[in-house]
Amino acid sequence: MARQSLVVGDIQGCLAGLLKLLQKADFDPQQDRLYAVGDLIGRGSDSLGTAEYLMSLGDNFQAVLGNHDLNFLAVSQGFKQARKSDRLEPLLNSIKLPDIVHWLRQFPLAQKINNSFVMVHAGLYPFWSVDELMGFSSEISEILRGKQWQSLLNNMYGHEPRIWSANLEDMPRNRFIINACTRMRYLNSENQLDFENSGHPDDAPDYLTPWFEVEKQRTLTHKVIFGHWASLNGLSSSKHFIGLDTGYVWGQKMTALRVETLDYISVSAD
Ligand SMILES: [Mn+2]
Repeated sequence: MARQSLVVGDIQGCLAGLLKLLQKADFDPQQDRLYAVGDLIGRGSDSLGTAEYLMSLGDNFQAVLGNHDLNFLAVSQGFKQARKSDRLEPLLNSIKLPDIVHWLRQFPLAQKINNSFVMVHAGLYPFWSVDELMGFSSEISEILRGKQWQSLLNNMYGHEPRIWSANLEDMPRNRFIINACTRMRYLNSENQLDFENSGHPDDAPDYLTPWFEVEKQRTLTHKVIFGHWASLNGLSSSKHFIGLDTGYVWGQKMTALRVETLDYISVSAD
């Protein structure tokens, strides 16, 4: 049993910020557990150091995959061009690249914590239950850990389909699950996933609704912990949805939730 469990928001290669946050939280790598909501790497100044540190925690570190983590995997296999702004070169040139790729491939899209929470990078698609989310996450993990992983990475990009149907199969099904779990912010008035808008809901066009405000009447079995949406600055409209991306890589803050006491610890980028 872990002494304490911390769930940290988007790290994005900001190793110095992560270490400052863990020190403030009195994190003990031998006795405590660290969870991360994804986007472990990408954009920040030390993605390689971040990956090495997190790997050193062994089983005391668990994460779900974010869009930046999947982007890195696709780039590492030559399926996408690295964006300069992602600052992935030291990671891509490291002799540890195969180990890091293998390590990342083991993480799921969704994971339960202490049977009270579920963490997923972008959010819970409003028309799925938590159990459905866990099942769809397992479908993707099975592919990502198996022989077809490169084909998945090579074919996952695209915006279609934008609406879920249980009848979806093969890549359209996989692509929707990955997009909903790692890229979703808003749904439009036809309940389609929107990929164009990333701003704060106060500034969003009227036809868009944040995923966590769609279908408010549904009953949730778990509180949803998510990242991805820095402009929310950790805010969401319900105590059932806990946003932890507070934009450290953009010069704001890095935030962790201590699961046992439900208090927040954060550090500023300065
Ligand atoms: Mn993200």
